Amino acid sequence: MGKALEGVRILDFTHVQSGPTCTQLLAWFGADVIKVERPGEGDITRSQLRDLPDADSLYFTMLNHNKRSITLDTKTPKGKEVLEALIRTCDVMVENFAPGVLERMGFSWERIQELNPAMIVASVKGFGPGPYQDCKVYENVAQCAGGAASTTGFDDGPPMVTGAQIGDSGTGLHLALGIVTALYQRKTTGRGQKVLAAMQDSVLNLCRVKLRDQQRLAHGPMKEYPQYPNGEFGDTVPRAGNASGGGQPGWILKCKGWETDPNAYIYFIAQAPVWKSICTVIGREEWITDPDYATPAARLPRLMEIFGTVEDWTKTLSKFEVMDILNKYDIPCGPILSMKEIAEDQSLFATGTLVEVPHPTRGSYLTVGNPIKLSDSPTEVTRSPLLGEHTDEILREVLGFDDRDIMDIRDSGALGLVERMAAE
Ligand code: CAO
Repeated sequence: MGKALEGVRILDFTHVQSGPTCTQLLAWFGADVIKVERPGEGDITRSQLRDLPDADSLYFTMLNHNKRSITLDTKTPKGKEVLEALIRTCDVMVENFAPGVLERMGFSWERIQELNPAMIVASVKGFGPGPYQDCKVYENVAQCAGGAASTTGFDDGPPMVTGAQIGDSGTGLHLALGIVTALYQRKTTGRGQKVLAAMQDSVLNLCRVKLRDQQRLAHGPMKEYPQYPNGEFGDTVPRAGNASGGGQPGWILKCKGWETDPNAYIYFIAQAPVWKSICTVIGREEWITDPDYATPAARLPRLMEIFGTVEDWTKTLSKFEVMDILNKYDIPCGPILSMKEIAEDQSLFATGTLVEVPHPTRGSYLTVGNPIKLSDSPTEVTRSPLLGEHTDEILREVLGFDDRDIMDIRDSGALGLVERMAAE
């Protein structure tokens, strides 16, 4: 079966995490993604957090599936020529260099447009235009600047970053949507355009409900926050601990084994329509009619006491037993799954969300497959490329260079010393 983005060619000038997650998604949907890497080292993540001495790190392999790799020193004259040829043949350039890098290399938007007016140039930057536009940015900087850290954690503790990579992978997702949208618009305009996803903006977009709450603050205390009714609200959105953030109160409760297992917990939601069932399950039927507990409004000031009582019950069972029982009554809840438990979940393998991928130098490894499933464009996850693995193939088949051209390019040093020596 064909793939959704078949025929789209991406010049992947990305590195580290944010850009590579974007181009990996496009590759999974069928685009031909050509990753341009600096000779010798390549994407810095190839050697970061290495678990095996001479193999590409899991950091790299898990972010660069289904791509081809060409090494190119784009600061040399021949390297620039090859990059120009790639710009002429590709539909999209994706980059996440520090601000100004592409211009210093000689590839401003105007120059790229001269070479290929239909090219879409998609960039991740830390910040959009403004006081911080020139800053280099990594994941946690974006989490802090986008409002995630100030609204995560407990009220009596410091701001906290989250393990989910909302700054990097979250921005990659936003950028991917911008790219396919620009490709769609190009069908009618015939022109390329710039696509920018700033990490701060992407994190803020994911923190949308917190900006909602900032405005609600002006109209009285926010009753679903744990600060209500006994705590204090200041002039900004406080950290809400494990409160649900939606209209239905929730909290994380201990389950059997919590004393030794850091993940023996369940997220429990006291959803109003199933209040009767909740009371029945935990053996507090009197709460069904007791005016202090019978309505959501009456329960609000007693939420922590209610969660404490529910926890007395959840502590007698494993999180999976709690899950089984509550689900029978349609009471929303979710076990706190460890990465170990997730990595062993056969149902995730069955859907392709978890995949084992063979690799020539590191052996088989586990990765997250495409989380977005298209019924007419199924994803086959293939391993990340070795550094420069497809250099010759791309020069010859994509760019049409002949043996002599390739020899010239190689001799110029544009492909790097290693590649030149290997060819001799
Ligand atoms: N050939 C020759 N030179 C190359 C090259 C190639 N194939 N590929 C990259 N380079 C050069 C660049 O030209 C640049 O050189 P100059 O500084 O002399 O112009 C240099 O490599 C470094 O680029 P960089 O500044 O982007 O890299 P860095 O490691 O210093 O910074 C990062 C990394 C991520 C902080 C920065 O790229 C950035 O802020 N990117 C935008 C935001 C982003 O994506 N952050 C998320 C990263 S994932 O956590």
